[in-house]
Amino acid sequence: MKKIFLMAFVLPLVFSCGKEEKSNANTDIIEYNETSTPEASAPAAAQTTNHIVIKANDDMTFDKTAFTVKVGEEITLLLMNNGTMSKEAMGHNLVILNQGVDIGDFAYAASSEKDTDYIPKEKQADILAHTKLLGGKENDQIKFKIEKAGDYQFLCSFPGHTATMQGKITAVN
Ligand SMILES: [Cu+2]
Repeated sequence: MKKIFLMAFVLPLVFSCGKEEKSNANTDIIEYNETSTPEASAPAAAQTTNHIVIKANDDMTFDKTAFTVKVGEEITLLLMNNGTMSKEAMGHNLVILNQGVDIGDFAYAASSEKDTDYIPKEKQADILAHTKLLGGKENDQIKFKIEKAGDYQFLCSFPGHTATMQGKITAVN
C-alpha cells in the first residue's frame, strides 16, 4: 500500500516541474515495485500501468481488454500475435481511437483498406495510436501518450475481427 501512496504523491510533484523524462523513469521503478508486492495487486480496477502487453491468437481475441493509464505519461504497448496463421488470413493489429469516434464506422472504413493494412488514410484523425498488422508469431511495440482523461476504445481493424477484438483504455489524472 505504501507504493500506491508514493505514486500518488510523486507524480504531481514531478509534473509540476515539467520534467517528463524524469517522471517516466520514476513511475517505471515504482510500478515494478508494485507488481512484486502481493497485497498491492488486489484492487485491479484502480491500478494504472505504463506497460501494456496484449496477446492475440488465431481464435480472434485479445487476451486482455481493459487497462487504466495515467494522463500525460508515456505508455508502452506490446501486441503479440501468438497465432500461427499468416497476416493475410488472420492478421491482427491494435488501433486506439480518439474519444468520440464510432468504432463501428471506423471498422467499416478500415475493412476495405487492404493496401494500408486496414489503417484507413481518410480516418487518420480518428486514430490516437496503432500497431502494425501482424501475422502469426510477430510482435510490435508502440509508445504513445494520452493527454485527456476518459475512455479510449481500441480494436483490431482486420476485416471481421472488430466484433470479438476490441477493448478500452481508461486514462485518469
Ligand atoms: Cu485481428
